Amino acid sequence: MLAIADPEPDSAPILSLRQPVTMNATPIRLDPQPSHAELARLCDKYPVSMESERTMEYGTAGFRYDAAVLPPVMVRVGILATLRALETASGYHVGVMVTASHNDESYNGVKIADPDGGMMNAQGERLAVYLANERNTDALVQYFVAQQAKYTTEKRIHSGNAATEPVVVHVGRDTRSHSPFLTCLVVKAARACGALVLDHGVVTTPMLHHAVLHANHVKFLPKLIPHRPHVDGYQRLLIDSYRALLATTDNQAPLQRSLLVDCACGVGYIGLEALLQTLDQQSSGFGSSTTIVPTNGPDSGGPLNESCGSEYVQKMIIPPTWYDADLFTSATTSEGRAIKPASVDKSYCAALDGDADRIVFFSEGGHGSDFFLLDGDKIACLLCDFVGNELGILQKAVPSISFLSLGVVQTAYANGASTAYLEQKLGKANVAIAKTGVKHVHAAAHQFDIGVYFEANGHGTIVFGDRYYDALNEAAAFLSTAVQDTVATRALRRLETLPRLVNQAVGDALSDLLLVDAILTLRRWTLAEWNAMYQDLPSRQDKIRVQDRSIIQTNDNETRCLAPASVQPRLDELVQQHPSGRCFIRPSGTEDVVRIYAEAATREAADTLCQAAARVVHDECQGVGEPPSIQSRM
Ligand code: G16
Repeated sequence: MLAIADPEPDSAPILSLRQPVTMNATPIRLDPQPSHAELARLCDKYPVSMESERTMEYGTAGFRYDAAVLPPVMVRVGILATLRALETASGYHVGVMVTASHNDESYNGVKIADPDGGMMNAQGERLAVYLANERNTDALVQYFVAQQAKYTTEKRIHSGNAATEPVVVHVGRDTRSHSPFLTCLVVKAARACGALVLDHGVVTTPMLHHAVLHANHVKFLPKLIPHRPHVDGYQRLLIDSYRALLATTDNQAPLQRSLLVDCACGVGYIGLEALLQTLDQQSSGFGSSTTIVPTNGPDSGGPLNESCGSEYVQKMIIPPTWYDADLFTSATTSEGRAIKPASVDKSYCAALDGDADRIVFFSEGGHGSDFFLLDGDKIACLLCDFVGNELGILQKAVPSISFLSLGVVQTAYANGASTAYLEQKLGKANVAIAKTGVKHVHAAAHQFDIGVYFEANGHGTIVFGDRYYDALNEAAAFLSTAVQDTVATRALRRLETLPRLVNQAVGDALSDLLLVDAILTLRRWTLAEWNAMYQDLPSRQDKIRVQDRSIIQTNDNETRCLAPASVQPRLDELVQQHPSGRCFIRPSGTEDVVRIYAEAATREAADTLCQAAARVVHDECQGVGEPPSIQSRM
């Protein structure tokens, strides 16, 4: 494990960095300490390397590198976040999350949340790359001072007087050993730039995005969603909505089962525990039928994301290592709720990633069946099916409401069988393929009134457009005066609850966990019944190292390799050898690897195709080390 000594001894006032790892219900307020001299000191103390020829890139999900090279980036992200907040004439808040999500402990990273709670836009990314690579401290400070003066003048003109809103930056971090120190650098730089910092401490990535969205609620939060700021608001909103959705059941007999959750030995464990405490506090007499059992927490003894977590389970298509020694010991809360049943049933399981923005479900051989995986594709199909059914009921009862488009966005990693299922259910025009990365799929989902998006790796959510809320309003008005229609009223209640339970800012493992569990409970479905919606084509993924992955270029949706030119013809030739074969390669934006995806009609063919494609990459793209084989996957 990489440890970075804290060379900022005066960081003690940043209280949350000194606290035990529990979740803050509300953030700690750190007042601005504007000082261009302090900013220059930080830039000088953490300089961008003069020797390195590497350009720091804002990749699929922010800057993500070996933690040891990140201190200069973090100082510059403090400047970036302040400028992003200053740039918005209306004084919107922005967010900074320090995490490397699914990567191993040696990595860390940082992503910026824009005022709408979503990922930072492309213009912000360009600024991020400039700042992170500027070697000259004077140039950096002067750039900041000039931009600050420009935005402050614009703001004053906009607001009509000299008093302007404070510039506010929210920060959060995951449980990595170096995250406190790296966060401290963001905080110090932002305060030196004159920002007020709201320090949320240890949080999941989606909690930080929620905090930013709700901080800017007047402009960005849809009317139907109550304003619930901070982490405690997040928990209350999710639990209230989960209960509201379950309360629409027409079957009173409780369905008792347990859901075992592998939290990747990361922050998701702390987030889920906090959520379950809220459920306990607010649920007297509530017939919640699923006992949710968080496991693989930061103290379980397992290394972060190693042989566990959603990335491992989904990429390897095998169950995780269960690190908790007391997994089979029964335990109850002080209110008597079973939190660890005496015998753990592994027929209903889920796995989160290291910052809890992804989730996949799986069954580990309950009732004599083998392991099977329900990834982001299966979640997307379940959600589309549920929303489509309820919408169909409502539209039949209230024909005057406008037609709403229900569409789904996937990436090249989507299993071909899932795409075929969705095209058949929703129509081809309502199934889109976008480039990998939640920033791309999220943006593409906005073309629909109800846009479901999920990457196969379990990163996804649903976004709802204005026409959705208008239609529900109209339906509510109609149903309040019409002859009682319980089925339509129930559909309306379900559709009204969805935008509250679903994280509108970003894919969210905890929100998705509650949503999927509620739908399965309402339908009284087992994972096997859910899995039977369609049968996945066998697929295989691999990753290999090459000398320089930036030589690989793909088309827009990453299904074809454009450079090196010799790669795609060889892949095409391989694909033709396998019935239902499909294969693509792309450079990762979060790891120093090239990813390979293959699927075919049989398991053997998918494995063979993947292995052969990995060899093509190795041959044509200057692979490092021995040519890869399926058996020697990293
Ligand atoms: C990030 C992105 C995801 C993306 C994943 C892998 O996830 O948010 O959208 O699918 O990286 O990206 P790549 O294949 O480019 O390495 P996370 O959970 O690691 O933040």
